[in-house]
Amino acid sequence: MICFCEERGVGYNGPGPFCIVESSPYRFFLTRPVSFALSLTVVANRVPIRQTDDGWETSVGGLTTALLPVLEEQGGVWVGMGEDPDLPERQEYPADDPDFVVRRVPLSTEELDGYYYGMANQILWPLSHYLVQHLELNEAFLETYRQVNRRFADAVLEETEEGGDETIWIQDYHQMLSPGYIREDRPDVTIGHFWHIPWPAMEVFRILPWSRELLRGMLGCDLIGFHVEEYVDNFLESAETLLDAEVEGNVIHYEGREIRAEAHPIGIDVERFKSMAHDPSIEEEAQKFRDRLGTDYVVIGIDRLDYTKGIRSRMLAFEKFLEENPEYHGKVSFFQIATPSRTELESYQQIRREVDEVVGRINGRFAQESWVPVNYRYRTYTQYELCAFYRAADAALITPLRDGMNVVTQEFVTATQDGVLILSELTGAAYLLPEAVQVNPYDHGGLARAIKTALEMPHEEKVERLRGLKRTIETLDVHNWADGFLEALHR
Ligand code: ADQ
Repeated sequence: MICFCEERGVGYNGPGPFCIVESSPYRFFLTRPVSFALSLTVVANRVPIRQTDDGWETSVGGLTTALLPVLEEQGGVWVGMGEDPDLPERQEYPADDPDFVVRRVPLSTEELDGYYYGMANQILWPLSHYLVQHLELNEAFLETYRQVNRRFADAVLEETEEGGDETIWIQDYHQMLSPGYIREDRPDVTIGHFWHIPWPAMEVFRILPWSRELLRGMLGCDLIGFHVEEYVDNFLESAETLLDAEVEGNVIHYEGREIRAEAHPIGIDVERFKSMAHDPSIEEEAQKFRDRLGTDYVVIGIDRLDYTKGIRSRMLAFEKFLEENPEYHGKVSFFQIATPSRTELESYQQIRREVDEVVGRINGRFAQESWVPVNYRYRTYTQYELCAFYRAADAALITPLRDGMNVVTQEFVTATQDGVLILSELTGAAYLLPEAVQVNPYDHGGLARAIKTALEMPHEEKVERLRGLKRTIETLDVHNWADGFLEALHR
């Protein structure tokens, strides 16, 4: 089973390495050419399909990017929230030739508020990103989170066959308790969990008054995956210190069971991105985009509008760069896209106001008759459009204050031919990509100097750095990630 969580993603097509050999109305049994047959249920916050005026389609987003290909290739069941009471609890998709089954857990407005906007987004999200000033420690959120996790677990139990060789793959911080609830009923099933955001240092995690209960829920799994070793170590230390569990290497011994914690860094669909980037029309789009901006240099930033992504801090650094380097006035454009995200929450409305304000100030201070230093767009673009921006950029500023991995980094490196990656050292990606120009996102002076370094970097150095970056990103391919995790789960 796979459990899923984030807002947007990217749809995938194309044949995969798995073939369906037998099916039931709600489940497909698959033969993986790898080494074993698998009956898979995915659990995630959101279901991966949505209704449009033209019918149903797969949705777009960070986690969808990673997981949709797995289900399209392997079949199975996807359990996620049902936000619209008019939609069926079960739906085969696509209707005419189903690849997988969508199972919805219908939630009331109150449940959505407590579980998703409350516990997940105002407690677990800021805590895991070390931004404790955004914490809203409301116990009512926890109570609703418990109830909703219990309902997800019940849906999973209904979908898994007694005595079957069932694999359940749960995604992310929305479902910390459901592994424990499933395990109480089904000691025989194989449960994996992938945590897509940072696992914070134990001393930060223990700020949460309910840290022990949540950890115990996670230990219902057989394998818990994180992007990098740093998060694995933090998790092991949390289990050892807060639950008195015995830890041996990366294995936790707890209540007679063994739970492994491992690093499985996520990737992108490298082949798909590469073929899009090499489409001649992308080059044309990229050139048109540069012509519209009309400057010698283009620097880009692409993020969800989230306070963790460091957009405001990056703007302040760009302002400092302009202050210190007047010779670049009129010659460089900073193009920042921010996708609307979690707009119901005050902290997200606030970061929007702050970014609007700083963009206005910089442009008010520095703009000239034919030059706007910061081009800011508050909207979503297609992957094709993003690819053209990546191709057009001389440098990408990817400077989150914290980020589990950050896949925009990988998309940029895959698409660019000679762009420079300026990367926050507080991301999961930074552990894997030493060839990036790494910066502390809180250090505006250092970031301003990094922009200058990037714009003045000799061509040979850019190409040399990119060679290493591209090599790593090819190995992180999303298909390798999914295969690697599932194989490890059955090891
Ligand atoms: P996110 O926090 O959503 O994911 P990220 O990894 O950067 O962050 O993925 C964002 C995705 O959204 C990318 O595929 C990107 O192309 C797309 N996107 C961003 N801005 C867009 C725009 N304006 N228009 C259209 N698409 C846009 C969480 C964790 C990350 C982790 C991923 C995957 O927070 O740390 O890398 O899950 O595990």
